[in-house]
Amino acid sequence: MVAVTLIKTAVDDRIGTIALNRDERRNALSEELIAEFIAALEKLKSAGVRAVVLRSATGGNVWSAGHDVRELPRAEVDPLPYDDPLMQLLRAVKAFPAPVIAMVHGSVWGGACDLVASCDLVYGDETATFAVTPSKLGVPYNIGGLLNFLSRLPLAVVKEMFFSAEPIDAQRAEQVGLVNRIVPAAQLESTVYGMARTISTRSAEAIAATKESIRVLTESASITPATFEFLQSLRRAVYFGSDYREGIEAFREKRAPKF
Ligand code: YXS
Repeated sequence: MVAVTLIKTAVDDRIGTIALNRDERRNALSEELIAEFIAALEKLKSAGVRAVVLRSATGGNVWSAGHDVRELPRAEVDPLPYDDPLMQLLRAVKAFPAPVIAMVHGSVWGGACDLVASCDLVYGDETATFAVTPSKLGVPYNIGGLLNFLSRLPLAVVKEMFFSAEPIDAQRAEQVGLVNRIVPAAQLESTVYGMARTISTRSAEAIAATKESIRVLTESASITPATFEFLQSLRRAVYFGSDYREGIEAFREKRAPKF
């Protein structure tokens, strides 16, 4: 394992591994961690890996606590713009030429659910839970992120997750198709690396073309500039509003928000 502080990477038999290694902040996805993550993806791409396994290095009961809230603007600034580090990471995962397989042990929060939903395959164990949290923070999620969930989950489930911010458990995540399969914790690693090894024996060229084609097709929502401006105006009203300011302050003050 080549240990690079916030991210650990390894390559074995043409399969790459990227492990989140920031336990003191429950693998919150900070700009610094994301920079190392994207650099690791570049290295694995140059190494010509046939698949990448994305996991937590810590094995704790939190896979990732999502966007680093301390790095979100306090108010009156779009919290999730196109160049936000987490949004850059999601694009890098989707653009990676080989399948990225999320291996989930523990709870997944907020933007980390978007990261999981940006992976090509997702396997979890019985401890895996998923909570989409913008409504807990007063965050107006971005349009690309909404489309990412809508292209993957039934509409009623997307609305339930965004409106309630409640975690869904492993069984429900498998039922609704957020994860490919849930297996007992003792079998998770062998299941994931077994799938990665199978993929590594298939045509990398064909897989890369198919992955990129699926990305383009699933992201091709045709909306007019006026519609885009309208959607942005809905978001702007929120991040200029009192709920967003309160949500961020409440998190920083470690108290429940009062919306
Ligand atoms: O108190 P210290 O300084 O030790 O720090 C604590 C937490 O404040 C910190 N931490 C985080 N820091 C920044 N961003 C985060 N997302 C974050 N999560 C946690 O890590 C230290 C240990 O946390 P603690 O004591 O709460 O650990 P725990 O094991 O008791 O609880 C683990 C969690 C994950 C259940 C708990 O930390 C938690 O609920 N975290 C927030 C999860 C969340 O709401 N994430 C959404 C982030 S915002 C986001 O992703 C998007 C913008 S959106 O909301 O739109 O999806």
